[in-house]
Amino acid sequence: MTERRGLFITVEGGEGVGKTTNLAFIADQLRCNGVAFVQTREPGGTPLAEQIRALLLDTRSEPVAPMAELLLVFAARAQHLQQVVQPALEAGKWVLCDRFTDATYAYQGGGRQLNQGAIGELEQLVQGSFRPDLTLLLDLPVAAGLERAGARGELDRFEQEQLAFFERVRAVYLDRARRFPRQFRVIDASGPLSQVQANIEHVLARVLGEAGARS
Ligand code: T5A
Repeated sequence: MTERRGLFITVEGGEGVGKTTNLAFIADQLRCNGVAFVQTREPGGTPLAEQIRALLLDTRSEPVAPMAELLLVFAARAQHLQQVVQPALEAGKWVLCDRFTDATYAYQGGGRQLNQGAIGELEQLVQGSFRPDLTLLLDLPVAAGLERAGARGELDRFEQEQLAFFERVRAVYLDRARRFPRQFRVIDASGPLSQVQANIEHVLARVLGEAGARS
């Protein structure tokens, strides 16, 4: 991967934690602070990667092999990195991304119980040393998140998984946050939205301050 100047911020969490709601808030914060940024998501973010997203999320009668799922996730990521993320960062823009490779560790590693080492090898192959500068992990007890997600209507292929799957997802996210404290900020997403957003604003203020000090 080539040199970059903008910051790469990812937002992570289990189902229904409020990523979509809070991504809009984060985007507003960046805009108010005059930051040029690109907002995108995984899986997806380019026409081809969005087609892969549909393959991954659609419910189907044929069971999906966990390894096929993992490879599709990384195929979409390779395309997204080359077409969207890297060019934006190299142009000095920030990138705000709804989920990234930490979701792969959480869902395919935790949820599907695939070998974390195999995920690490694919991460290295597709990304080299490229990692997020900051990951906001929205954390919420699984049952509360599923209740929020369920209230929205039809469930996708992942949302139809059992409670134990999502408990493993959450455990991996929290474990990664502990292991990579420079990358992660854990945001308690269980409170009212105003409180969650006040916490996000606090974290962003620091990041914006540090970015301003560097430039
Ligand atoms: N995936 C992804 C993998 O398996 N591997 C990978 O590597 C990657 C990248 C993608 C799926 O793909 C999987 C994981 C996912 O299952 P997604 O759309 O990114 O799907 O994931 P979802 O979790 O399904 O995202 P959603 O957009 O559907 O949910 P959000 O964004 O977490 O929740 P949001 O903002 O829609 O909020 C849900 C509801 O809660 C309310 C909102 O108003 C909304 O109604 N809400 C609150 N209510 C009370 N208090 C608060 N603080 C609230 N915050 C939000």
